[in-house]
Amino acid sequence: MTVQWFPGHMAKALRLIEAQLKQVDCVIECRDARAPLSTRNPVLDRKLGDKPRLIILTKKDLAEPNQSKQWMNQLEAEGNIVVLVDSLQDNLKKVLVPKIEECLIPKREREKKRGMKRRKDRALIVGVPNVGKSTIINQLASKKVASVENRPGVTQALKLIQINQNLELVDTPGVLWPKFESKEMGLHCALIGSVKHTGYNLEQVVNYAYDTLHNRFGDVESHVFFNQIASDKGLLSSGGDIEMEHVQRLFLQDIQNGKYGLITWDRL
Ligand SMILES: Nc1nc2c(ncn2[C@@H]2O[C@H](COP(=O)(O)OP(=O)(O)O)[C@@H](O)[C@H]2O)c(=O)[nH]1
Ligand SMILES: [Mg+2]
Repeated sequence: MTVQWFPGHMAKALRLIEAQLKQVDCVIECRDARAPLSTRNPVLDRKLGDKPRLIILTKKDLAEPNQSKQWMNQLEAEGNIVVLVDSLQDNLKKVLVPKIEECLIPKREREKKRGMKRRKDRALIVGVPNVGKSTIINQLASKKVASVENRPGVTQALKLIQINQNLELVDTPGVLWPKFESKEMGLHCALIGSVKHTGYNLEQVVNYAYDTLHNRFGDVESHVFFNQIASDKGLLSSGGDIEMEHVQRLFLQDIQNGKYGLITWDRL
């Protein structure tokens, strides 16, 4: 496998998520708009049962708009409630709260029919690393709260953020692991920063990115291209040797930050 994930982490993440799920009424699943398929984990679907879910496609500002539109259409056609956001620009409270409430309509109707007293709904944010979970929680809370994840010990009381009089949010996101169902999915997760450096083969990820994007770089061969980056970033030694690994990491960082343009890795 080009990109790896470790079974011990998976088992722990799964136990934590299961414990968190039991305590909430709905789940807000964050996926990266550049890789809406690679950043999902099908195990979540199975664990959710009929619990309401909102899918947020994050980092809209880094993905190709026509691809995002197609992903939205496809996910909605599959019966999901979906919203596309740029968490650095959008007013998330305004955008997300109505969508969360939409997810909860069936539950509220059921309660009403049974004559139950309406109680506050509780939502949990989940997603693979780096998809923007903490950013969303912080914005909804209007302060920095989501710095710690994966707290061991599920018995401790959940910390809750009051969103409005009907809705509260768990202050700690549920961390899912990416499930690499194909080699490409692993590569895509690496390219958007959802896999740690130690989890993939740098050379393979860089070659894949270079091959996919090379027509954006002008008509140059790869060694010329990487030499140019090294030179631009002051990484050429006096003898003309280049610190290849450093250059490659900076190249991936630039791709992640949109320097080479908007890119959707999972394509429809
Ligand atoms: N461009 C862009 N960056 C984002 C967006 N949402 C989050 N980020 C950035 O992505 C990185 C990871 O975000 P974080 O909330 O820590 O992700 P988490 O690991 O899922 O909690 C941070 O550098 C955020 O500033 C977005 O919508 N657009
Ligand atoms: Mg986080």
